[in-house]
Amino acid sequence: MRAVLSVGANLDDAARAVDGVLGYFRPETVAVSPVYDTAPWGVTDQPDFANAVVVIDTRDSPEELLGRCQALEDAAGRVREMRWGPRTLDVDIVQCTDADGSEIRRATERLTLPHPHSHERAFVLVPWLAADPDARLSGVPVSDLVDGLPPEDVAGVRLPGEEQP
Ligand code: A4P
Ligand code: MG
Repeated sequence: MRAVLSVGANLDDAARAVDGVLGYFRPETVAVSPVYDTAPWGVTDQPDFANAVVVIDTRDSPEELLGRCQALEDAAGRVREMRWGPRTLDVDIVQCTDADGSEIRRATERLTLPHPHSHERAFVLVPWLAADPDARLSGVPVSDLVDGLPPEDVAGVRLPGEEQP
């Protein structure tokens, strides 16, 4: 299957933590975004995040892939405390697709696919579009989803060195 992963961190050396995950998935990678500086979403009173999206082809099932993502989080010393709060590393599965391109769906306690918040998160959609300009989420072009986001959300996703809005 093909999987789209969102990688985020906002504590310690966040960009380095994200780079480490991108390196880990390199053998399976078909497309990858740059690492962005992003304004915090949800709980806004916390440090900026480093975020990236990587697209991989893997023999794993979605559940096996989730296990690998959580092992990476654990290895980064992540402690689960506050929902949407600061974290040393977060690796979410945005979408999984079959070989025929159809979206794999899950609605269990452990795994929701596609990830329920992705369509409204600039820190997922902007990097995803950079990695794959033809990306679609549940049939909708990701470029259309980005166009529909509040402009201030999109402006909050910056390449390092870009001017602050
Ligand atoms: N889970 C279910 N579906 C999935 C999936 N598709 N991918 C379960 C990954 N995990 C999935 O996740 C809680 C449980 O979700 C897991 O045990 C898994 O079985 P978690 O990572 O422990 O908790 P969380 O991340 O604190 O909660 P949540 O709601 O997943 O938060 P998010 O969605 O990860 O958001 N702002 C910016 N700019 N950048 C960010 O990266 N991240 C968050 C966290 C908030 N604000 C942000 C960012
Ligand atoms: Mg998560």
